[in-house]
Amino acid sequence: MARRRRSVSNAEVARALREMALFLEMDGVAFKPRAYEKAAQVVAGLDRPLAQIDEEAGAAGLEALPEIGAGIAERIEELLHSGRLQELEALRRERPIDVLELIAVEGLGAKRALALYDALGIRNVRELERACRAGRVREVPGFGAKSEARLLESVGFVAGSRGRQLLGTVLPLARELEARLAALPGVRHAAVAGSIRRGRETIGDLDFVVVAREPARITEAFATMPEVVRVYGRGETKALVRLEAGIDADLRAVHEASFGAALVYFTGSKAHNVELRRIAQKAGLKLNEYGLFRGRERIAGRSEEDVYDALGLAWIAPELREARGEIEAAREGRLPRLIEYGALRGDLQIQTDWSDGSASIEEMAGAARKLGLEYIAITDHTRDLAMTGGSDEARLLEQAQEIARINRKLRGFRILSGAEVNIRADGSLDIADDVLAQLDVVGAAIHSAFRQSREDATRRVLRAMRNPHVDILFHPTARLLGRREPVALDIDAVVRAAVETGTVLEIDAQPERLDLKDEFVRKAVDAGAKLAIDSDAHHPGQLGWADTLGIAVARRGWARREDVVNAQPLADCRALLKDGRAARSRRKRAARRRRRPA
Ligand code: DGT
Ligand code: CA
Ligand code: CA
Ligand code: ZN
Repeated sequence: MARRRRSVSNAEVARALREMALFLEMDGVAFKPRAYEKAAQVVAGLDRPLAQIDEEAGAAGLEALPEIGAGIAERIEELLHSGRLQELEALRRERPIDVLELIAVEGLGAKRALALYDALGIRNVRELERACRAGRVREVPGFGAKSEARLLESVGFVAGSRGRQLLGTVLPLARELEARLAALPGVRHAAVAGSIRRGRETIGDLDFVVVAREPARITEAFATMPEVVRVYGRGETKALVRLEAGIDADLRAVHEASFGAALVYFTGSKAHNVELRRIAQKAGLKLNEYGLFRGRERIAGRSEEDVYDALGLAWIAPELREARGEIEAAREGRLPRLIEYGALRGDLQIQTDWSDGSASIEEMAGAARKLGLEYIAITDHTRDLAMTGGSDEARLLEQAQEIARINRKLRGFRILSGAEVNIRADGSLDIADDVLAQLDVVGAAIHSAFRQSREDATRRVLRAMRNPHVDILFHPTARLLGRREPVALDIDAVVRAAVETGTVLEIDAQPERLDLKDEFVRKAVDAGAKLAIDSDAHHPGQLGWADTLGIAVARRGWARREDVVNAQPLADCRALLKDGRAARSRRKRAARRRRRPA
């Protein structure tokens, strides 16, 4: 962890490109905003640092990336080499608007943010909040009292989630730091703990536990990492720092004999730990981060298994440690066999350049195959989502033919035709049934009218689920973490309808969706509904979300492999979708008729 000149991260480049897109959009420039936005998407999804690509192949290497032309490649180079983008800085000087922060407020885009700046000089969320409270926003043309009230509500939402970051944003950083710690001389174990290890959807800070020969050298190395912008404190066995990513990181060094106990302690959750300590106390023992003690004798601590075992419990997977009944289950030997990372065999929600994705069908298929998947469904957006280039009936059928053509060339991998159809406010769909009937996989989802009453919203979704061609309810509540509240659904009614109709409920693994969320997954599992875990990838680099974030949510919802349709081989997965179920029950009825004497 030598101090080197900090290289510019992909995330920073993506942010800058996105900001460029927004400023250009304010100016009403044609095409360019979309090009920058797509480039930002590609950069954010890359699995290799741009700095490395640039070092090895220069501008040509950058231009070889999808969606990145000569102009944008040049600007990326400028950023990588100088850490700055002069054009962006000029735009910021001209209009000192914190546009990335402002557009995180639901109901504000670049153009509307500009209108507020021009009329009231609003530069950031704090100023927006003040102006809303003072009743000045309603005076701005195009806003009005109603949108002022909504903005104020959304502002509170953004502010309330401030300080916590998405698991999907933090996880790659945590894994990177974990690997770097593990590689330091004298380190015997290095592990991520805390809410990241439990797979919570948002993260307050990063926690690491290490075992090392000379702990002080490790805390020192940790506190001087290039990502560290501030050191709150550093001692022989702990360090607490602020990272440039805007989040804190905690490090604890312990002895080998305490490693398991420290992992249990720092993995949490607090509520889980409180229950564990109570069990220890009842047995006349003491549990802390150093071990489980009888008097002064340590009776367990080296491994997590030892600690749980000494408390009379089976080892509990970190994702379950939320004091939601896992301890009783561990005592009674009825913990579920959770779905494992790596268990997915297909992905049933993928967008391509037929709508708002940035790669072709073949590119997405190739990338999925590289990840070890056996099948994918192509589910581009449909008619109502015109801004994404959504397909109408004719185009969906054309795409299905194209997929059939590609499938003929493939061996050992299958692309399913499909669509992500829009559920309108009344529960009808934006694509005709006779066309849906010709697709392999139909997902239906809400993309508008998010503020319906609980009754209306539930009726709307149930109507879509009762359509015999709708196989999967995609991102069921349509929430966006830190940005948009979930649709007010009666989730118990949705789960019952899922069981009745055989509609699969999706865990959409996009970092800001993670929808269904863990508690709802648990309801679905308990009721015997089927789940799908999909990436909702719009770029090859996003396919990995399903196996990291998606599986984490499924495990937090106590899901097993048998609950998840795309953890099954293709034939079994298809048999679980509606057509397959219908065929099965037809066969059953026919068999019954044959058995009946004439
Ligand atoms: P976060 O960071 O807000 O996303 O959530 P956690 O769970 O990572 O919480 P954090 O970082 O404050 O603490 C990490 C773990 O350390 C926590 O899950 C349990 C343990 N821990 C921290 N403070 C306490 C405490 O006061 N009592 C107990 N029993 N455990 C604690
Ligand atoms: Ca934490
Ligand atoms: Ca912490
Ligand atoms: Zn999309």
